[in-house]
Amino acid sequence: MEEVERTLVIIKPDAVVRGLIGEIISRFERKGLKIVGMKMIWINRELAEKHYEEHKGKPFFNALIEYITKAPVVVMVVEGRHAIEVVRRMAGATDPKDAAPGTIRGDYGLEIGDAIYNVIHASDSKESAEREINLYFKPEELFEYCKAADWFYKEKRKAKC
Ligand code: IDP
Ligand code: MG
Repeated sequence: MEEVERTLVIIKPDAVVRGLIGEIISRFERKGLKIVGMKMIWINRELAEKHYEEHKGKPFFNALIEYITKAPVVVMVVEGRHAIEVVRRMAGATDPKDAAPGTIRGDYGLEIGDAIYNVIHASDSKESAEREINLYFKPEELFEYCKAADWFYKEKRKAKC
């Protein structure tokens, strides 16, 4: 059976203050991904450092923590076929100047701050996705539900819809 995965997406502070929340969520919906958890939070320093622990010690670490805690964010768990890779590709390259047109970072970003301000975060592997989802969501904050088109694919997906 095709692999259904879950991945963590963060609509970062720059996108929130620029009014891009709806634009970004729409892209995932239109792609056919299912949002199974979503909330607005203001990330504190402790959570930010935990999330980005792999970058601790790098020259941009402090600026990155300032960036991600500068305004509220929208965190969501997005589900679908190969969702981790698909969402990473929809996000585009880390620096928005290098991100291809058609990607989220390529279409909505250019200016950077002390760190690279690049609109969204997306988990980069199965291990990161699992770790990051657990960091931001309790199990009861994630939902299984059927979307209108699920019946159409259900033989292949074995969905209970
Ligand atoms: P990713 O978000 O594309 O996975 P990572 O290398 O994991 O990129 O870096 C995490 C975040 O840290 C980036 O999204 C970006 O906001 C910031 N960042 C990455 N590299 C740099 C850098 O060289 N200078 C400043 N900020 C950076
Ligand atoms: Mg990364």
